[in-house]
Amino acid sequence: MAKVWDVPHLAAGADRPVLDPETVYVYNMRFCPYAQRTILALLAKNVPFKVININLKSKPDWFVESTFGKVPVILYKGEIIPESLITSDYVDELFPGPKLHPEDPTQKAKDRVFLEIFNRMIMAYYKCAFAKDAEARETTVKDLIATMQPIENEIEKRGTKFFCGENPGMLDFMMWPWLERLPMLDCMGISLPEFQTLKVYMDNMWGTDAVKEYGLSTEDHYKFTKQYVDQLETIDYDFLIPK
Ligand SMILES: N[C@@H](CCC(=O)N[C@@H](CS)C(=O)NCC(=O)O)C(=O)O
Repeated sequence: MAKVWDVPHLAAGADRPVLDPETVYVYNMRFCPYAQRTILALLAKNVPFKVININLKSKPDWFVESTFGKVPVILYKGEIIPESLITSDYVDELFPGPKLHPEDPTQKAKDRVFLEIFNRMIMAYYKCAFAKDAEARETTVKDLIATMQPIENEIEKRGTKFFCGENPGMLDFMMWPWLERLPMLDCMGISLPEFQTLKVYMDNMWGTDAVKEYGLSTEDHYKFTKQYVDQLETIDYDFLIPK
């Protein structure tokens, strides 16, 4: 069955969608890891929402004029809220259901600090995936592995099923999109050592409803990313949409 995100990516010239102020909308791009954060927060909170996918190579004027030109953006009750972390916090605070952030301010602060550490992995991941040649790749792989070790250490230290305890929480969902993409590097001939605890953790995340619902296969991530690596003029954002 088609999901709410299985809608074509709107390009320059597309009509501005007519919005119902009582509905939550997300400006999204199906393969964007930042937007995935917001979608995961919405799914985890069981908030009904609609998706407006945006062609980021050919952005509609109405999108550029009302945003920073990036996804995700949440539109709700006339408000336009950008940025993945801000939108996810907004969803967590605005809607009922289990809180994704820990109630304890100290734990919340610690989780945020860890997300800063995790950011180093995000940067290293992009350098690795888009390395120009074998020599550059060799250095970036080393850097990437070095940024993965603290993630392995942290989940080991916490000793819980998820970073946030027995259920996944905000920190888990904010990190997940890049963890989901890591196996794609294998398709690029980049092999990473196995981090045992991280592997168990990732299997646990794949077992959660939100991740299962929105997650993509390694093959689909690769098919999409390869278009960027090959610097194609036009990107096919819609290849997953059932015809
Ligand atoms: N800091 C932003 C980053 C979002 C971002 O970079 N999104 C990319 C897609 S993955 C984007 O919209 N790029 C369009 C552009 O930069 O023109 C966030 O956390 O939401």
